[in-house]
Amino acid sequence: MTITHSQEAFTKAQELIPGGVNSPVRAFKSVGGIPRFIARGEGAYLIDIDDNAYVDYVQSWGPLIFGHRDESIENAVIDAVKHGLSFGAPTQAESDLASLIISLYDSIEKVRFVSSGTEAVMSAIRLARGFTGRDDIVKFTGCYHGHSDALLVQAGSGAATFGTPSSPGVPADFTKHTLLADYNDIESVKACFASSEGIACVIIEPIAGNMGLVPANKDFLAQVRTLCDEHGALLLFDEVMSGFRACLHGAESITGTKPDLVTLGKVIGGGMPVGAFGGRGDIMAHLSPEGGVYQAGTLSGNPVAMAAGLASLGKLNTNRRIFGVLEARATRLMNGFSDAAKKHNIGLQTDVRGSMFGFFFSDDEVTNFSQALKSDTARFAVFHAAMLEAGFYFACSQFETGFISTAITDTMIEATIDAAEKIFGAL
Ligand code: KE4
Repeated sequence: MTITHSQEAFTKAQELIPGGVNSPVRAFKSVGGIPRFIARGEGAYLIDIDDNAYVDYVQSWGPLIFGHRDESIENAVIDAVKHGLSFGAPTQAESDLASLIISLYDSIEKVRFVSSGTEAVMSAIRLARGFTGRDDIVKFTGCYHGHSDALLVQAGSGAATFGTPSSPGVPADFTKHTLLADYNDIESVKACFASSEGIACVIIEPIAGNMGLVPANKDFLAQVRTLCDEHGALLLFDEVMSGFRACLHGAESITGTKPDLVTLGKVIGGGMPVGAFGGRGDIMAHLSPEGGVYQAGTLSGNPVAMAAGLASLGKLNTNRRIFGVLEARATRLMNGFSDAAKKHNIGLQTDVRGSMFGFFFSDDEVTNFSQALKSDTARFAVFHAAMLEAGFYFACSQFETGFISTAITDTMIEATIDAAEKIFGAL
C-alpha cells in the first residue's frame, strides 16, 4: 500500500498545525505510523489521498452510524444550506430535534444544544453546581468528558481522591473540586462522598468508551444512584459517545438506573458539530435565560447541523430494528476475533454494546482503567498497523471504542475477521 501523499501532507501539516492534527488522537502517536489523510468517505469506506480504501470502524469517532455520505442525511444538509447557514435566532429545526430526543430519553424533560461534547459536559457541570449550590464533583479514572479544565484530572498522589491536573495550563485551583473514583468500585465513590463538604454531581460514562469499551456494572450504577440520592447529589450520564450508539433509549433503558442529567453528541449531529445536555425540568429551569446559570453559543442549534441530526436520529427512530442488526454484526466481529485469538493463543478480551465494540490484548477481564492500562498496547499497535495495511481502519489507540455502521456488510465483517486471523497468526 503506498501512502506517499499522506506522508507529504502530514509533513506539511506539522509545519502549520501542532502535531499536524486538530485533535491529538488523530496523530497516530500511540500506534505509530503515518496518519492517513482522507480524500472522501463512501458508505462503509474511507478513501485516503493515495486512493487506498479502508473499511471504516471509527466513523469519525462515533457520529456516522449510517456510514459516509448517507443519501438522506446528505440531502437534508443540502436542503438546509439552501435556506441559509446560520441565523443566531431560533428555528423550528431546533425544537424538532429537541422534541425527538425528549421522546426517546425518559430522563430528559428539557434539552439545550451546543456545538461539541466538551461544551455539553462543561455546561452540565456548571448547571449541576448552580442547581445544588455545591462545588465538588466526582469523576472516574478512565472516563473522558472532553477537555474542559475541571475534567482534565488524574488521580492525586497516594490514596488522595482529589484530582490533580493532567495537563499543563490547568491551575491546581481548577481541579481541586474534582474528586476521582475508580470505575465499578463503589467503595471509592463512598470515599469521595466522605471526603467532601458536598458533592454537586457524579459524572460517569455509563458505558465507558474512552478507556476501551468498559461498560459499568448494573449494580454499581444502582449503588451510585443511591449514594447520590442519600447525599443530594445529581447523577450525570455522559452519553456523548454511547448515546444512540448502544441503544435508542439511553443507558438508563439497559441498566435500569436513571440519571438526573445526560450529555449527548456525535450521532445527534449526524456528522455535523452538535452537543447537547438535558434532564429533569426542574434542573434545566436554572439555565439562562430562564434561570441564573449562564451558558451560550454563537452556533448552538445551527440549522444545518440540526438538519443532519434530525435526518440521522429520525432514521434511527423509524428503523428501530437497526440496533439489533448492528449489535449482531458487532457480536459476530468480536466472536470472530476471539476465536482467531484463541486459535493462536493470544489473550484477547472483547465486549459489545449495541453498535459499539471493544477489545483488549489482555489475558484478564477489564473492568476499570488500571486493568485497561495493563493491556498489551505494543501488540495493539502492531495489530492496528497490520489491519490498516490490509484495508481495515480501526481506532488508533487501545483506549478507544470501535463502531459498526449500517453500511458495513456481513461480507466485510467476515473479511475483517479473516484479516485479523492472519495477523494474530503472525503476532
Ligand atoms: P467532543 O468535545 O470531542 O465533541 O466531545 C468530548 C467527549 C465527551 N464525552 C465523551 C464520553 C466523549 O467520548 C467525548 C469525545 N470522544 C472522543 C473519542 N474518544 C473524541 C475524539 C477526539 O478527541 O478526537
